[in-house]
Amino acid sequence: MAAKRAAKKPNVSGEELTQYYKDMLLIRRFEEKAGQLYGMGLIGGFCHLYIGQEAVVVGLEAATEEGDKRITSYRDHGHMLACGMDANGVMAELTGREGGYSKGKGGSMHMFSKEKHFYGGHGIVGAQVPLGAGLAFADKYKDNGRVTFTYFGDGAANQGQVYETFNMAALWDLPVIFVIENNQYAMGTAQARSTSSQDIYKRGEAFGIPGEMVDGMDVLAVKDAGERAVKHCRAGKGPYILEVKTYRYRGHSMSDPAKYRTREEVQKMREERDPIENVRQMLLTGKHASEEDLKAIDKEIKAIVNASADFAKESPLPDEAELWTDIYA
Ligand SMILES: Cc1ncc(C[n+]2csc(CCOP(=O)(O)OP(=O)(O)O)c2C)c(N)n1
Ligand SMILES: [Mg+2]
Repeated sequence: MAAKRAAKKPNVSGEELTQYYKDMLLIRRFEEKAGQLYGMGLIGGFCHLYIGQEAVVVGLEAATEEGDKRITSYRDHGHMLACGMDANGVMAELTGREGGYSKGKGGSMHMFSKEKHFYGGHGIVGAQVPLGAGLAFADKYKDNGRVTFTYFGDGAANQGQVYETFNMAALWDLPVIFVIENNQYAMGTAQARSTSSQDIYKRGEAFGIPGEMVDGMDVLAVKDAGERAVKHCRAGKGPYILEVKTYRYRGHSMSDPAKYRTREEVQKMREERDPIENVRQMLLTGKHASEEDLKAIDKEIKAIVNASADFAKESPLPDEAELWTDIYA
């Protein structure tokens, strides 16, 4: 993991920092609540939590402009919240209710928002990578200056379709940022056990795609790197790779026995590198916020999350007739 850098360069306003704190906290509390609802049997099927990785998507969203697109894997709730999708609609979808983004028929891995330019939510490992390049192709064709953030994991980075996509994206100078969220595990397999070269960001070299490694526990470092990548893409220079080193605190999904790593490893990361605690300390030491201010923020975030759970529980199950809508005949 790259050296800790955040505390040294708070070249950012208190207001901005507070916003990142709120955005990351919303994701964390939302995911904790989703975990609880899963335990209560209110969420079924697969559910992959984003806890620990919050700085990645919050930092990158800070580098976007209106109209930019995003597409990701099944570990997608954080991306939805960070791009401004409504917590109520996301929680209702997780619980399979009518008020959800896919009317309760998609669940955790299948939500979309045309309004927020969020293109899913994809359960097949790596499948979103060529789709992301396709979105960027459409933007290039329309010459509208938009950029697509295509997120995938360290495990997905070993998929063949990623390299077919790199080739075409480079050949056609597509405005796509490939964000490799390296949380160091693919299900129960550590990166060193599955991946021949540990520096995944260098894998674009054969195609002439620049790449860099980013400290994904530092929201400001992520935002900086995101801005460099966006600038490159908007200038018409083609794709860019960001390998963002992060860590997931919870299991791969809700049904993970977690036998492949020690409790101490997770605890150490939480204690020493937590992205939210990191910003919390910056807010306090920079005198941008008092303990009281932070308590008020906690309360505000909890209220949003509790309201989303109430909304989800009160929303009805989809009508049986919905089985026959939104399908290809
Ligand atoms: C094509 C395909 N192969 C296997 C799986 C089963 N599977 C789901 S997630 C996953 C691991 C992916 O790890 P990574 O890309 O690092 O993402 P992370 O879960 O860590 O976010 C696997 C093998 C799948 N969904 N699709
Ligand atoms: Mg991974």
